[in-house]
Formats: sequence, structure tokens, C-alpha cells
Amino acid sequence: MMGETPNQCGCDGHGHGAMAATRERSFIMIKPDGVQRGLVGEIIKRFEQKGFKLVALKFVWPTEDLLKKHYADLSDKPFFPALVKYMASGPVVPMVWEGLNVVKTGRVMLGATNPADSAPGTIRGDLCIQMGRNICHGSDSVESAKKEIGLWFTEKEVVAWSPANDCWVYED
Ligand code: DAT
Ligand code: MG
Repeated sequence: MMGETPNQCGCDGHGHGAMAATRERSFIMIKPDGVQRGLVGEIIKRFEQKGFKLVALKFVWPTEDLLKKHYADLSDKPFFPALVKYMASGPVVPMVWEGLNVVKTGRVMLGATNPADSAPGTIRGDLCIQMGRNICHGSDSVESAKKEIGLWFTEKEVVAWSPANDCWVYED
């Protein structure tokens, strides 16, 4: 017969992952080359298997206007026009992932901006070669994550939900 605590860890199934710190969000986007090379599943798999929670995802061919806003901080850089052209060259997969330290850990999972400097085991270290084709974007701070999520998603498109396995990802 089932006891009063449905989960083996003794929780009621609703207590885990509820702390504010576990609700940090990062904006992760598979770039056009990641889509063209069939790496969508591989990149999503890494965030999913890590234990982060997917709270928003879409498949969209972005406009140059949106990409200029997304990369506004880099608008003075000489590579900016080529960056916007590359990013607008095909569909992308923008996503929001949630979890403890997801911004910082997401950057570690991505690897360095230049794949030549990215450690093996990272997304860029394992799956790409050149900086101008580095397959995936990840927010570099909680503040820029908020800005980027607001650019790519409406509030309704970001979904609050409790994964069944939270108990096994967070101890409290
Ligand atoms: P990251 O994507 O690691 O956050 P970033 O925000 O500094 O790096 O730059 C955005 C993208 O622009 C980056 O993924 C690849 C490209 N880029 C950055 N620095 C570059 C450079 N020096 N030459 C060419 N492309 C560059
Ligand atoms: Mg960046």
C-alpha cells in the first residue's frame, strides 16, 4: 500500500527545485549551423541529461532586426555584420533552460567562444571547429539571460512546471 510520502526520498513530490536559486534561467540557442548539421537533439540531450529543466523552446528563422538586438553589445565589432548574416542564414532553436547556476554551468557546457580553445567534453569542444560556426549560444550573465529571454519569448511561452524527477536532481 502507498504510504503518505509517494517518493522514496521522503518528500511529498512538490518540495524540490522550488528554491529561488534553482529557478535561475539561461537563454540557450542552437545556431543555424547546429540545425543544418543535425545537432539539435545532441545539444538538447546534454542540457536534459545534466538535469536542467526545459521551460521554453521554438523553431524559428530569425530576422536580422531581432539578431541585431540580440547581439547589440557587439555592434561596434568588425565581425558584427558577418555574425548577423550567419545567424540569419537559416532556422535556429531558441530555448530557455532553468536550474541551479544554469547560466554559469551552461557556459561551461558550451566551452570557450573559439572552439579551438574549448575543452573536449564541451559542446563546442566536441562538435565544431571555427569561431564563426560555433553552433550554440548561451547567456553570459543572469542579466543578459533576462534580456535575451524577453527578446525571443513572450511571458506565456515560458512554461512553469515541476519535473517528476526533481527529487533526484536536487537534495532540497
Ligand atoms: P559567446 O558566443 O561565447 O558568448 P561573444 O558573445 O563574445 O561570444 O560573441 C558572439 C559570437 O560572435 C561568438 O559566438 C562568435 C562571434 N565572435 C566573437 N568574437 C569574435 C571574433 N573575434 N571574430 C569573429 N567572430 C567572433
Ligand atoms: Mg555572448
